[in-house]
Formats: sequence, C-alpha cells, structure tokens
Amino acid sequence: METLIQSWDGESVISRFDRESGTWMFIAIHSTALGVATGGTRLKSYPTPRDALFDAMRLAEGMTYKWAGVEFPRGGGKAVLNISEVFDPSQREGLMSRYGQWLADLHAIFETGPDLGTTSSDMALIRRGFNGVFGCPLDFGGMGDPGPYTALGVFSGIRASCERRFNSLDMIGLSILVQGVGSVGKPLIHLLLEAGCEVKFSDLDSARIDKVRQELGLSFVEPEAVYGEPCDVFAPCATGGILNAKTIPQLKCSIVAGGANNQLEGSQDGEALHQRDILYAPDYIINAGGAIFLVSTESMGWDISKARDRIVEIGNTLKDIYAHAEKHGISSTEAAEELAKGRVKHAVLKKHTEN
Ligand code: PPY
Repeated sequence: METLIQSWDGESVISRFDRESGTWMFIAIHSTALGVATGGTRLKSYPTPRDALFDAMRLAEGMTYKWAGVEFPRGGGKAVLNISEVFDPSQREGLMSRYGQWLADLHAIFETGPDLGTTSSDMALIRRGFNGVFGCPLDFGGMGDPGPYTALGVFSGIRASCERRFNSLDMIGLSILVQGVGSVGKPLIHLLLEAGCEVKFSDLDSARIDKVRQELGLSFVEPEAVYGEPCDVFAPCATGGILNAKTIPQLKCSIVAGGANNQLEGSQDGEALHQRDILYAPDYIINAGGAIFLVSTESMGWDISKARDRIVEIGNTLKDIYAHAEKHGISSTEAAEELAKGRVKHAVLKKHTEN
C-alpha cells in the first residue's frame, strides 16, 4: 500500500477498519481544486484491502475528470467499503450507519451517493449520521436511483458516436451489445429498443439473465464470448478494467460506448483502441448523467427537465471531443483528458494566484 499511495497523484486517502463487520473502509480524495470531493460509495468484496484502495483511487480520479468535464463545482473522490467474503446481509444496516457517522466525524470532507453495490436505501441509512449524501429515496428528501439518468446520458453518447461513425442519426437496426444489466444497463436497453436497435446482452448473474431473457426476449451472450462478439456498438455497463491488452485485439465492433467507470485498464489502452480505429467514448464523459442528475437537482436547485437537457448535452460534448481528436491526430481518450485536466489545472492556478 505504501507504493500505491506514494505513486498516486491524488490528495489524500483516509481509511478505517469496521471491526463489527470486518469491513475495510477507504475514501480516496483525488482533487478538491474544483470543489468538495464528491463521488459514490462502492460496496464490494475485493481479494485484498490493497485492491480496494487501488479501486477507490482510480475511481476518485475519474470523478475529478467527470466533474471537470461537466463544469460542476465539485472535486473528485470515491469511497469503497471492502466487505469480507462472509459478510452477512444483517450487518448492512449497522455498517451503513457507522459509515455515515464516520463521514460526519470527518466534517464533510467527502460527500457521497450510490455506486456499484449500494442503493438508495443504503443512502438513507448513511443519512442517519450525515446529510452530505445524494440519491436517498424520495420519501427521505432525495431524488432516488440515478441509474436511468446515467442511462439517458449513455444513450445520448451512443447516438452521437453512431452519428460520428456512420453519418446517420437513425439508429434503426444497429446492433448493440450491452455488458451488464444492472441499474444503468437495464434502462439503457429500454432506450435502445425504443430507438429501433438490435440489442444483445451479457451478465454474470443468473437471476438477472433470466429476467431480461423472459421480459424482453433478447439474445444472451456468454460472458467469455463478449469481447469477440460482432456488433456495431459495445456498451460496457458493468465493472472497470475490461478494455485491456487481452480484450482489445478481440473486439469486433466499431464503437465502444457504455456506462461503466474506468473502462480502460491503463491509459495505453485508449491509444490501442485508437490504433484499431475503434471509436471510444471516454467513460467519465459519457457516464456523467447520474452525477449531473443528483448534484444538480439536490444541491443546485435545478428541476428535472433542466437536468435532463444537460444530460442529453453529453452527446454534443462527445462530438466536440471526437472532432478535437481528429483535428490533432490524437485518441479520444487523450482529447478528453486534455479538456478535463486543462480545467483542473486552470482552477489550481487560479487558487494559487488568489492566495
Ligand atoms: C459516479 O458518477 O460515478 C458517481 O459516483 C455519481 C455520484 C454523484 C453524486 C454523488 C455521488 C455519486
């Protein structure tokens, strides 16, 4: 863990071991240049605490660029609750309450919301001790599950990417493979079907697979076969790190555009996609819809319709990034980084001159 923290360019990491449930809790704060560190709380069992911390750090960095990309006054942070393999569901309520109390004790250095493995009801439990939490259920004064809004932004991004690649706004008959049918993948599928796309899906959870097969009659792709499956658009909506030296050579798609965070295993993988002439929608740009929705409606006074309009704008942001990338002969990954890192740098310089 020492080398991990030493080599990170973020601001700080905070940790606590929750003895009652055997959970390592990590908060990674990547940058507060643009505002208070804000990002989801992920709950998952990792092989080691180091893996959990590493995930929190990478996700926090993604949040810095996500907020910078949408020009919201927020900083990049993320929390990970690394539950033990034998975590019992009955421990959940206690863990969430204690975690909320810890966040309060930290004087709101980090504000949070739902992420992979956590739901609106978890946010309500955190809120018992701490009110810097987004995405609580409606009857707790929150705006609920942001998944459908993330999906709306991803849909807008897929449409913009198809327009760029195929020169047509019409998505009828395009084949789209959605990896992961959770809180983002599922509503995304509905939007794609409405637009006339041919949708295939993959997932690891047999209950979810059966449900999507029965409800929507879509064809299922085995998880091992996902990367080599021919399609127009591959939409990763599950875990990160899935675009790497092993999977990129297998891809038989024209576009990668999906809702998962940290899709690239390393920064070289953005270049690898570019070399293969696969159009890649940078994850923190295309998946910002949920973050836009929660923060704008819960803390910036926007109504839902204004938030929706802003989320649909994600498609135009992507078009600008693709155009910039082409003009300068760089990958879309590099073009997005230039944009987001440029804004953070600008804020840091401004802070220095003000001080
Ligand atoms: C993400 O987009 O990955 C998030 O973490 C979303 C979010 C937005 C606002 C508060 C917490 C999480």
